[in-house]
Amino acid sequence: MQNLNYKVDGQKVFVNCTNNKFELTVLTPEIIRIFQDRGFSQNSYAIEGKKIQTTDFEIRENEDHLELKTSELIVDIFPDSKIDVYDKDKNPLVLDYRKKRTPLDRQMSQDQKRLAEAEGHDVSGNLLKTDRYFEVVKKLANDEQFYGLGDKTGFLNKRHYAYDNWNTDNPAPQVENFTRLYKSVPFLLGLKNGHPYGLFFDDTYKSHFDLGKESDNYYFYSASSGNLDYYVIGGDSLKKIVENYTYLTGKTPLPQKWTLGYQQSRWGYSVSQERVERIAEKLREYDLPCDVIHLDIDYMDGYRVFTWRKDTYEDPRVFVSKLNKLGFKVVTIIDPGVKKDDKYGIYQEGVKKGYFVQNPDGTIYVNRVWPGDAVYPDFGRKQVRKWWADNCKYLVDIGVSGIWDDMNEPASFNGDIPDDIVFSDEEKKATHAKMHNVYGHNMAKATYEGLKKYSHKRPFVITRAAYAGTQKYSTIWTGDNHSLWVHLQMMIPQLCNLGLSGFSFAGTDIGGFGSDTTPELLTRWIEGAVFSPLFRNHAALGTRSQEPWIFGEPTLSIYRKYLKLRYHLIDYLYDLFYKESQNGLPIMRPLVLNYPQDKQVCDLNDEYMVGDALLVAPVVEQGQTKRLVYLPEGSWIDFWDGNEYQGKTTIIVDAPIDKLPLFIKKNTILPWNKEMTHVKDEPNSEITFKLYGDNGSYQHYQDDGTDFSYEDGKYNLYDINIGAESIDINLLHHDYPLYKNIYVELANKKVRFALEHNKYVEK
Ligand code: MIG
Repeated sequence: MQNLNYKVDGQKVFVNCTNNKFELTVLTPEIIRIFQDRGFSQNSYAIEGKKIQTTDFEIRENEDHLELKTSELIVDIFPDSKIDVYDKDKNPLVLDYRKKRTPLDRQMSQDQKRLAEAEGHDVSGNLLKTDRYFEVVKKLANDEQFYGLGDKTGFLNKRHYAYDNWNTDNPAPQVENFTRLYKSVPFLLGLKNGHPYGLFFDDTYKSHFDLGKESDNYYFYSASSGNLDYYVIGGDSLKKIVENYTYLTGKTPLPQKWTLGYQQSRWGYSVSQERVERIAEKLREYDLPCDVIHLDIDYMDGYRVFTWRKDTYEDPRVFVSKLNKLGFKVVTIIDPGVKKDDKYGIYQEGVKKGYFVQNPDGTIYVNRVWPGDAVYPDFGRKQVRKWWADNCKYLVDIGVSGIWDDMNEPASFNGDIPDDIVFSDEEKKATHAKMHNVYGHNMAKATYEGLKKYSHKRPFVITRAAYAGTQKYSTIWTGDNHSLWVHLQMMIPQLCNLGLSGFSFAGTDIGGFGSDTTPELLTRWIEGAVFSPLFRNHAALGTRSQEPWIFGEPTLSIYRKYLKLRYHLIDYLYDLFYKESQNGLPIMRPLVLNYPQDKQVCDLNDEYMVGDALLVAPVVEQGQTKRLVYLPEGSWIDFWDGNEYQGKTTIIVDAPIDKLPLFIKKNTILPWNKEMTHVKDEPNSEITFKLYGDNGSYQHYQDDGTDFSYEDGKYNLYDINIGAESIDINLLHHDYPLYKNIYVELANKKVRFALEHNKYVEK
């Protein structure tokens, strides 16, 4: 072949095209990396450890291109540097666009631009045009949908929209014209004429996706800098794409079980011990199941991280243990900004050891956050992460059960941090421009390591900023939403896309953070979020209070009803997390993940599924008491009245204020827990399985819900099969105290099984 030569070395293929050199790596039959060295370090924060599996592939020289073929993918490489990827049946997945881009014509003369700018409009167009700018332009099919990209605003299907990857703290109401939020996850899932694929660009510099806004013929990724480094991911279903992507960037690990319980928070509570205790008492007084109370920034001494104020608290250990006795875990916030204060130990030590990011002239960089003038730990360095992890001991010793990492975009009150501030990229000096998008990731990783080291439990970290792969270390919440109906609506696509992007453990502030909620909005929010993995009501300082009891009846009773529903199904959620820790599939899912061939669900924004079995259709419109529900193929059972519906149709359901439309796929078994005020530490002695339909099978996982002993086999795995004639309960694995009794609830009867000699016998 003319103008193209290549060399194979193990699973890498080095290709010289006319003007470019590429390095292709076959990681697995379904994952291929396309890399071009542009002179930047190759260290990845998203992908850790060896991911290359020994994989057979063929290389063939065709007349005008080189063909690389695995059992699942075909990659054609052309002398003019164009690269096309197909599935094994030659269905196009990701193909380079051959023509020129046609930038949007915004119909503005230079004069008009100046005028618009003078009024404060942003007319800069492309913010990325640096001297290291590059772009990758791909062909777009008429029938192509996009999902993923982490926490972006707007709708489920990202086609026709454009987004930026630059972690941003902007507390204004984030609606669909916001192109960037707190997280950057440059991972796209596509369905091209029904064929699924994934595309992951591993570049931490500021970047941009245009998903068919500029043109119907192409979509593109552009970046301000960095290497060209992307992964094309194949697989026969969207589920397989998510599995492969999380193979690459990591799965959310099995959480502690109590982290799936209800959590109560508000910025301001923690100003005094007395106020927090009052909240705890009220939760119990009103019979509201709850596992966690969060302490926002006010608990600290002058917003100094890893300190506790003394004026309004007795010994924090005594305080935390009091709450623990009432069944509450305590989670405290930690910000990255360290107060510039010569008398403060953390600051002194960080200065002495050179742990803070610096100005180009070598002095420490100072900006402003809550404590006033503050400096930023250089989390890109291993020693700094270790130092931070060691500081977490302070909180673990007090009895704190989880750490909530805020402000780690990083946020700064005194203007943006300049691009050239010196941050480390592991042991190398780098810039803020490069390390910004992984700042939160590295802080979360440090926090994870600290909690693991000192508590020996599965770390519960919640972070606001994240990058691809942060799911290995931390759960996330979506930051400062508002008490607005559009934000309740956005919760569904936002959490679903986060789930598709590896973040299985995510949640929004229930009731809304900023602005004032209403009883109706709060009620619909607790209903709609009832299966959101992170399940926390949180509000901003100064907003209208939104604890469940504030609005009296019927809000309080309805709220309680959904908290109880959540706890009845907590083992279902935990079972889903057990599976997720192996396959990476999210708990809360868009219908398109389970039914990718169903055209009706590509753009469905107001329904979601929990695993494969529950379909949730919350009311997300003010004043609505009926709604349309689309049910995909199969039969569905109404959770409330047991009515059965045939799928592939849209039905109208009544949804008065106390009702969340909820459907169960026919022939499902669900584990059903007894009522509880919080998740207990002791092993449960019984559980119920409910059958919906005529028969079913289910695997149920049980362990101590807290530490890592399950990794040594200390867990039970139950296999339940219900047929027309018989019910079988088998143990696939057991090395943890077993249930003494298992109840199975069928349509017309309840059967008890008792444990006898490690077997379950029907009574
Ligand atoms: O800029 O710590 O998103 O949850 O309550 C405000 C106070 C700083 C932002 C977080 C929010 C938290 C608040 N923080």
